Amino acid sequence: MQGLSDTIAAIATPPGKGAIGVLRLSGPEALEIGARVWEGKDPRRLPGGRFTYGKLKDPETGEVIDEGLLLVFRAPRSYTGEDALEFQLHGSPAVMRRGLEVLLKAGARLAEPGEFTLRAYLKGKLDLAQAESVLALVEAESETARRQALRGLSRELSERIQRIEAPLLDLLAHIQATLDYPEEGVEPHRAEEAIAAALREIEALLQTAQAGRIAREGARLVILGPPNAGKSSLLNALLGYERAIVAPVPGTTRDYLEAPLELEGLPIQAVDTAGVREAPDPIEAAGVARALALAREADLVLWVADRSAKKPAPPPGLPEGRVLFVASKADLPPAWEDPVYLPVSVRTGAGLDTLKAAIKERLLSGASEGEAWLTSERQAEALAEARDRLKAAHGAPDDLMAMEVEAALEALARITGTEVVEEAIGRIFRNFCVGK
Ligand SMILES: Nc1nc2c(ncn2[C@@H]2O[C@H](COP(=O)(O)OP(=O)(O)O)[C@@H](O)[C@H]2O)c(=O)[nH]1
Ligand SMILES: [Mg+2]
Repeated sequence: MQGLSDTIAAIATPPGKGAIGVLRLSGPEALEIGARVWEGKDPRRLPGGRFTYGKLKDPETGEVIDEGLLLVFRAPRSYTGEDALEFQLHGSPAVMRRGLEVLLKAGARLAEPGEFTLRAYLKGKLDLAQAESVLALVEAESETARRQALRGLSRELSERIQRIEAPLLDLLAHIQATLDYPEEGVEPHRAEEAIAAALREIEALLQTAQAGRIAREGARLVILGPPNAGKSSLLNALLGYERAIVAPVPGTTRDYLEAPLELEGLPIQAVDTAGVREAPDPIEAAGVARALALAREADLVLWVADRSAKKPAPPPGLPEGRVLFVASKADLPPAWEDPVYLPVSVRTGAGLDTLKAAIKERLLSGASEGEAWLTSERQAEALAEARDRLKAAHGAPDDLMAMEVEAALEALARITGTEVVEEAIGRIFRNFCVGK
């Protein structure tokens, strides 16, 4: 990564044509460079938070590239914390390309990927968890992904981490103090309680990693069941349009069929499969084998069984804890009852909402939508390390416990990227009253 002393420039809007295209410029020379390329009010004389109409020009030839708006931000009140300009021009590839060229010619350097956000982090405008949320928000394709990214951006995740850190810092200070002044005596009870409480919080947060991954990347939902159970009808009902062929003859769907959908805000790739049976025809048999393989890899399987016919047994080898049992054709007189199964009728729509809610609940595996989730694998890894260290600390002798708690705190600090450990420990010790 190159130096912070450079002024960086980039096209901020996606490639292609749009009504507006944005060029970004940030760094110590931003206002100077802006003055060289802008025909209109001099940005060096404008206060932050202002915009002005004018023309972007080539500083060497004076050729006008485009006309538009210039937004002025002054340090530290900008996204990066530096002086920054945004050029809102017409969003064509030619304007953006030439516009960027002009900014580079006038003294800026091309920004590296993520460099604006990196600068925001280095200037203390964002912590690392927030920076990751910026990325997650830019990439959000579902409602859930968007909401969670926004929670992360508004520091809800960082605050959750801090709530785990604070009592551990207290505990560490306490252990250190009793190591230095053994006559004070350690209160093992207090230590165990603090560690157990932190472990509970960490486990709860780790539980959200799977939900976070699904919100970002989507889940694979495989619809499995005997021929004629109503699988394709169910797919269509979940989609809200007729994607799969529905027919009263068994063996209609011989290969599998995928369709994306957003279910209660969650991005889902739904897969309709060939009916599971001993198939006489080799093509259908291959379809059945493929269906079973897909089910084993799925985030969630819907096992669909026709409630108006003889009850089938699900095939062996379905992923444990990742199957929802659906009793289809619930509008017809039942041939069997089973409380494990959710009754659903595609004909009347009965049970569909309950099924959708159950799918969502199962996929989120206990993560509540009212709280912040982990937004990256990196965070989950750091948190898992903190958990392992705390487990090792639990019940250990004082000196070892101190080491493990400190290591756990370091792992937690990696999530937000704040140097809490050294600094906060120093602060606590300065104020620590041992004689108390
Ligand atoms: N009465 C009733 N019939 C249904 C329902 N769902 C599907 N069917 C019928 O069952 C037959 C098989 O449906 P289909 O979706 O093709 O089953 P698949 O082979 O499992 O994909 C078709 O004639 C559907 O109209 C339902 O909820 N109620
Ligand atoms: Mg079918």
